[in-house]
Amino acid sequence: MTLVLLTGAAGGIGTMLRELLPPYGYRLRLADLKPVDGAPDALAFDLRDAEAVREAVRGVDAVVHLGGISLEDTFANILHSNIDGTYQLYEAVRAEGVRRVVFASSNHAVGYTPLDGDLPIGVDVPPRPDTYYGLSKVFGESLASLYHDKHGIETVSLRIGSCFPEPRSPRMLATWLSPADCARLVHAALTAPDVGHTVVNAISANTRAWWDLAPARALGYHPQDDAERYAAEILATHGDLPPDSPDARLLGGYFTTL
Ligand code: NAI
Ligand code: 15L
Repeated sequence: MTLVLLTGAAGGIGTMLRELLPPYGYRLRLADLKPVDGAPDALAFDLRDAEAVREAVRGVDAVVHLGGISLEDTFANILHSNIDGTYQLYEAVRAEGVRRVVFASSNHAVGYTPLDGDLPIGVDVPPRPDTYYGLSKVFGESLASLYHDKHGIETVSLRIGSCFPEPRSPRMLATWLSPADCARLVHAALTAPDVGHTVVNAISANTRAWWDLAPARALGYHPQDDAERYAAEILATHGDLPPDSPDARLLGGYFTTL
């Protein structure tokens, strides 16, 4: 059975994937800075701790790297957890001979991409981070590219839209990735052959999507959910997006204002 290290296991996506990945046939080794609810065997360490990261990676077949700061923060904190932490992870993967990583990148790596240009937006748009957080995701994608070219380590970088149990805002009617589709995509990313370093947009099959899902589908991802079933309720609560609002104009939405 494939053994996968799941970093960020105590977080929102980690908590969902802990339930959703084992039915695909994975055994999970859980890791986080914080204790993982209901998992006393989970490893607790800071991603910046090279020795602890190397020990965590030893013997696994693949890594799903969710760990790190998931919102905007000071540059010092982003440098610590997301930039240095991701570097330590890839160094450990290289040293231990692990062949495949699934990296949780973000829409905020390209958050300043305008929504009034050509739609759907592909994965070939230039990096346009909207925050230090988005910048760290550009770094992670580039690090994955370097470690593939130099060391042959394969990565699928998932530019995740908004992965929550349900969409929470009009913007998320476009950017939502349902937990079940997230698990489908992670499974595709772990099993597709010869991915090299592949970047894919990571959302559900949303009627209002701005993003091109062709690269994700090419890995074998078949999304089953659509945020549209929440549209009436969300629009009744929040109203339509004002056309000049950041959420309506730019891919990264309100992150461009942080
Ligand atoms: P989260 O903030 O709920 O979980 C992140 C986990 O990483 C936390 O449990 C935290 O303790 C851990 N962590 C932070 N710094 C660490 C360090 N230095 N060492 C070890 N562990 C550390 O985030 P969420 O929502 O679960 O996201 C998971 C990943 O997916 C993150 O990398 C995030 O940037 C990315 N992502 C999430 C999106 C979403 O909609 N939830 C959208 C786009 C990207
Ligand atoms: C992200 O990258 C964040 O981690 C998540 O908390 C959401 O804010 C998401 O993007 C989003 O853009 O909705």
